[in-house]
Amino acid sequence: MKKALITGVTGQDGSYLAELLLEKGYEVHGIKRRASLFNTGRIDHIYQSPQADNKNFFLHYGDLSDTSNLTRIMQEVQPDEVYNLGAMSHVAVSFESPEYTADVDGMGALRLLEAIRFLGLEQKTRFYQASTSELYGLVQETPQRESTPFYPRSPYAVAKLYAYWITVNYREAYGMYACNGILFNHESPRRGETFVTRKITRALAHIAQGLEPQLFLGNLDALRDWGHAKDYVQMQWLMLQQDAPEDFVIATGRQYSVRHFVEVAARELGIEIGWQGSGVDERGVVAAVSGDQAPGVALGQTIVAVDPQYFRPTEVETLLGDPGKARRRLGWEPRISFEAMVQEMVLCDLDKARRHKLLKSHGYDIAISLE
Ligand code: NDP
Ligand code: GDR
Repeated sequence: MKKALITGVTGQDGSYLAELLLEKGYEVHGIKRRASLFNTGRIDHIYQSPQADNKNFFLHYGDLSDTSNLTRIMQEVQPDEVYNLGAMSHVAVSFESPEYTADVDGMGALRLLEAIRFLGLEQKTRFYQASTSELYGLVQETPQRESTPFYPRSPYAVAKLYAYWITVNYREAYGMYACNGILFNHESPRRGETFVTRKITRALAHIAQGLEPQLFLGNLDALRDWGHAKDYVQMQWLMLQQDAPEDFVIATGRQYSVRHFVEVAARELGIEIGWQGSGVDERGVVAAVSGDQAPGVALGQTIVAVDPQYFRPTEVETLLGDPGKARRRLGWEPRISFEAMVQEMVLCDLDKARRHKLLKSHGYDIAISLE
């Protein structure tokens, strides 16, 4: 039985990857941070109690900023594969916490690689680094591929640049099987609520149910290549199953604006949006409503507005990936379309909003843990 160690197991990707590896018969070990509240909502369904027989999913307390803790876990687990998915992953927040982001997202990767080396596991343990399309930042070529030069535009991206290169360096210097997946944005119903896609689907579902009046967004013109997280974790695993380690771009090769995402998500709820104004005065107004999914909105209601607090000091305006190498070498194709992904996210958030509304109508207007 192969053993995998996942950092960031409580996150969006970590939860899907843990499911995938368990299905494949792995013994899966995840690192979770100590928190004052439960933070395992995305993996509770696969958690087994310590008393369970044939247990093959284990959690360890740890933090990417803590070298001795990472080394101890690595020694205990002796993993065949390490997936470094843990990170302070919010680009906007990295401007507020640049040093922490550098430590966790940059040095964290080094700490894991060093732990592998220190324990003499270089020939046994394969290492996957969660690299990102944010490395391209101010894009130098479109579409972006493995050979496109990097130009990071945030403390997050700069930290990830270090992690990218230290992974390449350990591969070249010590012959380790270490590789980077340069993943473009990927989403799902498990996406954190402050990333733009989930923020949109969650807020529109709440607005449709009359639970919130408006959604405030930043740059509506940002263009992204959005895929589904389930498709992308498949690739993370595949990259560690090759004869030789290589870096791959994972993307869909299709690009949409934030504004388009809002329109498609709203349409899923039977709401047509008309855009009025421009720049910081732009707003999305209800132009038509059909069906019974949006009893809480009225024609002419402004449901989307721009709030400059969500603009970033330096923005990544456009990202579009070329997944050609992954297609040719790994036979990979994304299976879930953009439209199907948006629909899944909207319906999931609508279901939660309806339950929230039901509780509210019975006097339970509390932030009950429905999310
Ligand atoms: P999430 O933000 O959903 O998950 C991040 C995970 O990292 C969480 O489990 C979080 O723990 C954990 N974490 C945060 N800080 C630390 C720390 N100091 N020590 C240990 N663990 C920590 O991210 P995603 O699942 O979306 O992304 C996974 C990885 O892929 C990240 O590295 C991200 O930067 C990268 N990436 C993501 C893309 C995307 O579009 N989703 C695209 C390209 C790269 P907790 O639950 O306690 O907060
Ligand atoms: P990103 O994702 O920065 O690409 O990083 P995010 O969803 O945060 O932003 C995408 C684009 O939308 C614009 N935007 C807003 N973003 C947020 N979060 N909130 C808003 O209100 C808003 N309004 C407009 C942003 O300016 C941006 O242009 C994600 C993360 O998962 C990273 O960890 C990962 O590396 C990259 O994707 C690839």
